[in-house]
Amino acid sequence: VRLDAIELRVLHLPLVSPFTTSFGTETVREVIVVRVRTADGDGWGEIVTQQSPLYSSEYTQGAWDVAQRFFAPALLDAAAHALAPEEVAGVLEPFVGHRMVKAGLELAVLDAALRAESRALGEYLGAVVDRIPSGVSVGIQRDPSALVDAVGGYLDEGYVRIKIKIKPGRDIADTAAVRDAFGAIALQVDANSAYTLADADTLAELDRFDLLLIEQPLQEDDIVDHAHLAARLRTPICLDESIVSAKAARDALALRAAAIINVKAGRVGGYLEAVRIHELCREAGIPVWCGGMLETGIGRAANAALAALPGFTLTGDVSASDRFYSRDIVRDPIVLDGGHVRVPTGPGVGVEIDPVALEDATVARVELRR
Ligand code: OSB
Ligand code: MG
Repeated sequence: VRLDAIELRVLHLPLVSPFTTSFGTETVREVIVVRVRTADGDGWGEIVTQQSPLYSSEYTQGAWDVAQRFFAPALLDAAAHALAPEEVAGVLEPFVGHRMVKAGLELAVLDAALRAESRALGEYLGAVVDRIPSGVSVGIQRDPSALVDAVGGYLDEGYVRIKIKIKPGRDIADTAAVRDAFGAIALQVDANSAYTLADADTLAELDRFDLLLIEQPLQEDDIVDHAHLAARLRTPICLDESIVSAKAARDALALRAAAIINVKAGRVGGYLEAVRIHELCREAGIPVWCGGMLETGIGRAANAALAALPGFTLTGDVSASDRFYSRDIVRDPIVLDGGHVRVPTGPGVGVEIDPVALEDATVARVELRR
């Protein structure tokens, strides 16, 4: 595509209920939406940073700055004639890090290019199914009984797999409460880097709950410690924060630090890198699943497409839009239907922006032109 302009917006979207993890509580989703303008029409992407650098080093105001100061100008420059979506990562490669920003910009270019060809993202990425099972990530609640209530509500809605967030002091009792209340449901836990190897005995207590996996118990750079921990647990270890690229995935597998990988396009620098991680895990016989970053309808649609690839054999966090938002910025938000969500088939990411909802959620806007 030939890029004429890149528009960036910071959105504030109120959450239907506060979302608490080991690193904090969110009540409003602050996110950046990208629009690229081309001669053949617009393309949309989403930069999934959060307000504070707690999940990773990225955060929205940093993303806002680096996108305007470095990334958008580099792309506009490179696209003086034409820029293929597959070339975006190469243009941004000299810049270290800021993978969520790179991913959001790449998605917008990809969306524009695919819309111009009337081609769906799922088909382009290699989707093999038209619907995927839907799991839900449940935040830490006031106490275990409130957690049981929250999980019960999601099970009633039809979610086929539950993930609960844990942290030190809110792990064994919370997991036991959910297991006792609901029996043999598909259940997993996510620690968001809250433990150290010194907590191995506590973490080993989780083995008795027959969890599908424990996600990211240790810190982002604790690859070898995750391998040590894996040798002491029966529960499979799944890495999220640690897997920032296909190289990181390859290294983690070589060191036996992960038996399962959570793939998030934002964390790894884009949907194309996410597909490469899927390929290498598939060759290694390592199951993957699609994680989430409280995406708006744009990223949620793209995640559904990614999760339709054949190596995504575990249920991901691709939940319905209404799990987080009462009003999405797209006209046709992802919905839950018999515990599944449909993979969009329309051109590009396959959803249409609701311009009024987008405008209402916008708190900052800038447009960069060539
Ligand atoms: O660790 O998977 C995570 C949300 C924000 C940051 C990190 C994580 C999450 C979630 C929510 O668990 C996943 C979703 O979007 O449903
Ligand atoms: Mg996680």
